[in-house]
Amino acid sequence: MSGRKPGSIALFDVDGTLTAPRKVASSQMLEFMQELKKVVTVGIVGGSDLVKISEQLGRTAINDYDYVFAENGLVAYKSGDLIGEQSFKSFLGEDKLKEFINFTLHYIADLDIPIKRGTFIEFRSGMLNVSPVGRNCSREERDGFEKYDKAHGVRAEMVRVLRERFAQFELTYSIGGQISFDVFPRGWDKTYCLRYLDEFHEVHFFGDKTYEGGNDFEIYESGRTKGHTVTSPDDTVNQCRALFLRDHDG
Ligand code: M1P
Repeated sequence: MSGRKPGSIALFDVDGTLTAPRKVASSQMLEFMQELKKVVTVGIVGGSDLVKISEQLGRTAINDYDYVFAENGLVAYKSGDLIGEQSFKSFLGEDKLKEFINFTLHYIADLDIPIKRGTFIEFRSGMLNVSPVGRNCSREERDGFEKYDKAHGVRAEMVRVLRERFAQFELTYSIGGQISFDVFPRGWDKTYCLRYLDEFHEVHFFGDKTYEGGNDFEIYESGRTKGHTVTSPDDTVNQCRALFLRDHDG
């Protein structure tokens, strides 16, 4: 498309960067992203699966952006077409997968936390998502668990135990949201999506969890990207205006 900065792409995390955690993007944000797309190629890279990304950014998300990378890019779309998909199941094999799931469910069963709901493990294409409280919790229960977890370190301790118990599986554990953590093979973090972006010499990445241990850390630190830490969706808009739209504003 003419008028776009050639060789550059702006890549965005979802939760905390384009939306409040697990909330729907505002109409102003969606309009802004389309404005931005007129001047630079735009991609989305979320830890969540495509179902959740589409809930947050709209049902047409895969067509609204040049690239949509769900599950860190383990499920990748370009201009609405699927261009790559990874399989956690194939990586680990059924026996190891079962061993991991059995142990994790036993651990959660023995966990004494204020409330439990359902869907403690969400099986995704390229990863597992594990939630001690259960993904079926309500918005209030979600906020409540996040607070409880901040005070008691439930997820941090669970990750410590799993990391030790399954050291030989070479997995990464990433706490990117409020109620859960993601489990995937080493290297399948958000840098995974960069393999689809060889044609871009300048890759700008915007994320809120860019600190060590956050799920934006690896891609933010990567030599292939120019990393930008944001503090909220409003901050994302302000930084992008300054970086990409300054010369275009009338
Ligand atoms: O995008 C960050 C995370 O969002 C969700 O986390 P939670 O439900 O715990 O708030 C999940 O989809 C998770 O996989 C993802 O990394």
